[in-house]
Amino acid sequence: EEICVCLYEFYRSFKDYLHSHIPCRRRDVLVLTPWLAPIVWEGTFSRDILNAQYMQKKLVTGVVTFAVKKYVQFIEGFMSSANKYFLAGHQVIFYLFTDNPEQIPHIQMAPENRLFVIPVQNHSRWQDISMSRMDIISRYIRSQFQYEVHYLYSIDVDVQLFEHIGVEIIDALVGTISSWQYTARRESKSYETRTESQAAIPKGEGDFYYTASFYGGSVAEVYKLTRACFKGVMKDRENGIEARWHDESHLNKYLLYHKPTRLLSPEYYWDAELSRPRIIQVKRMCSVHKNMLRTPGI
Ligand code: 2GW
Ligand code: MN
Repeated sequence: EEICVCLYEFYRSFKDYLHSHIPCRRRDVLVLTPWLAPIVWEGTFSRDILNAQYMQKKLVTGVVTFAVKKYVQFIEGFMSSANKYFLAGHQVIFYLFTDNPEQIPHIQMAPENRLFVIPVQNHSRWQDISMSRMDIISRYIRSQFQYEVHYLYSIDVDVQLFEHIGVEIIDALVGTISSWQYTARRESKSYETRTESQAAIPKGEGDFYYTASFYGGSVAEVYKLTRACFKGVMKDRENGIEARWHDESHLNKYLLYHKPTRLLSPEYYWDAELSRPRIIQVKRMCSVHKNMLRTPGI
């Protein structure tokens, strides 16, 4: 009987503890993958506890973004919102690749953050801009990033952050579940299926569908990922085939066979064209509507 009382006391105090840190727990979504990687949703973590842990380690995180040609107009919205909401209070180095360094607007950086503008060549085909990112990222990890940051995330530039994206995203290999595909059945997911492509995923395989707009992890893991994906892109090019969703297809192939250690829910990258279902409690980062491109002066 004494043991029972003891256990009950423990359970009760733990429940109070949990409740004080995570006021609303989630029962409506999958929070753990079958390979035991957490899936990060609002209401599944305490940012205070994570922040304290992260602070002690004095970690530096890098963000890689590309703004080539017309996409320079997204820089301002991306950078100002990221300065405010991306790992706020922690050291972040932004690596902004652009074909037009002179055209970069003045950006007021948060005191703990830094910005490097790195010139890149512009490709005539947009698919090549998107796909060459893997190659460029891996080459810069080798020559520079590995000495400057512990973790590295790649983010599309045509996005804005609206809520904090904090240290809950930090892990060895991290993918974000696509906001287009989170409910799709395996057969209808957008994987490349043509076996001639290096990105092909056999019928009946595949678990989550990840967006190439936001992924990352430790520098070492991101190096392996970007190398492997770029190899796939090149091999496809030699064979005269281009994967259905370009770099995103290769990313999905890689993450199927190298399971991410942490997944981010679609709250971390929500597509502006979609309406918000109930399970999306916060939209932390959203794409900017494509037709904004045609609006002068944004
Ligand atoms: C892209 C498409 C059509 C015309 C131009 C571009 C373009 C892209 C560009 O002119 N300049 C540029 O810098 N980019 C960069 O590539 C930029 O960083 C942008 O965020 C990224 C991906 O292109 P985006 O945002 O137009 O593609 P999404 O939002 O449809 O993204 C998905 O599909 C892409 C490939 O099809 C990528 O895999 C991307 O990561 C996916 O999320
Ligand atoms: Mn995009």
